[in-house]
Amino acid sequence: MSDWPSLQSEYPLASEAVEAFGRDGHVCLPGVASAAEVAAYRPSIHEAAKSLANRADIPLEKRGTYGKAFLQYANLWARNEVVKRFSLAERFGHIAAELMGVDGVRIYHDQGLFKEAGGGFTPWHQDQYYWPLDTDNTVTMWMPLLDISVEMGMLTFASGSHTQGYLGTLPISDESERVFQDYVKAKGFTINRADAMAAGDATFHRGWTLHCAPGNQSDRMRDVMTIIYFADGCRTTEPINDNQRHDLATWLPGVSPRELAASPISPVVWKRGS
Ligand SMILES: O=C(O)CCC(=O)C(=O)O
Repeated sequence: MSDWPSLQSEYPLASEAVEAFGRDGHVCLPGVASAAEVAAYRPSIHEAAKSLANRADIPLEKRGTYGKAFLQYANLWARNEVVKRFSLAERFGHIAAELMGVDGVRIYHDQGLFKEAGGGFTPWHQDQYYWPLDTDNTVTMWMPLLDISVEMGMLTFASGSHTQGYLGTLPISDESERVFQDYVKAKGFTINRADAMAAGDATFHRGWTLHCAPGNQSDRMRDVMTIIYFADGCRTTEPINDNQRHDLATWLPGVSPRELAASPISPVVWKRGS
C-alpha cells in the first residue's frame, strides 16, 4: 500500500470557503488531490468499477433519463484496497468535518459516477431524500478524475437551497427536473457552477442542496468519484420511502430506525484529536 500516496496531509481550508459553504450549501475547492494523486488512484477506481454490473451495454437511446445520466458504481472502497485508501482518506474526511463544523465524520458510501460521452443530463434533485438520517449534517464530495469543462457535465447548484430542507418525495427523474427547475426559478435561487475543474479539484455540497448537471456533449467519459459523509453520532430515522428503506438495509446493515448510524461499512473517517 505504500506505493500509493497517503492522502493524509491536511488541506489548507480557507475560512472564506467554510463561510461560502454555510451560506450557499456548496463550495468548489481547488487541488483537494493533486494531479499525481488522482493519476495514482484512477486506475484502481476504474478496476473496481469494472467488477460491478452496469448499464453500459444498453444503448443510451434505450435508457430512461436516470439511466442516461451516468453509470453508477457504489461502495467501490469495499471492493478494492487501493480505493479504500482513497475513499477513507483523512484529508477528505477532515474537509467534510470542517465544512459541517463537526468533530467527526463517517462515510455513508462512495460512488463512481461516470457520465458517458453523449450521456444525458442529471435532473435537479436533493440527495438527502434517499438517506434515513436524523441530521442535515451530510455532505457529498464530488471529484472529477480528469480535467472537465461545463460541456462534460459540470455539477450545478441552486445556491442557498439547502436552507429549505426536505422538499418532497422526488427521486431523480423527469418529474424532479420539472418540479425543482420551476422551484428554483420561483424562489430566485442563483444557479452556480464552475466553468472548468481540474482533476483533483472537488465540490462539496449539503444533502439538501438542489443540484443537477448538463449532459456530456464531449467524446470522453466524465469520470467522477463521489464520497458521502455524515456527522458521527447521528441516528437513523424511520424510512419514509422505498429508497430510504433500501439505503438503510444497504448502507447501514443491521441498524434499526432511531439507532446510532454506525455499521462496519460506515466507519469513522476523521475524528478531532485522534
Ligand atoms: O455527477 C452527476 O451528474 C450528479 C452527481 C450528484 O448528483 C451527486 O453527487 O450528488
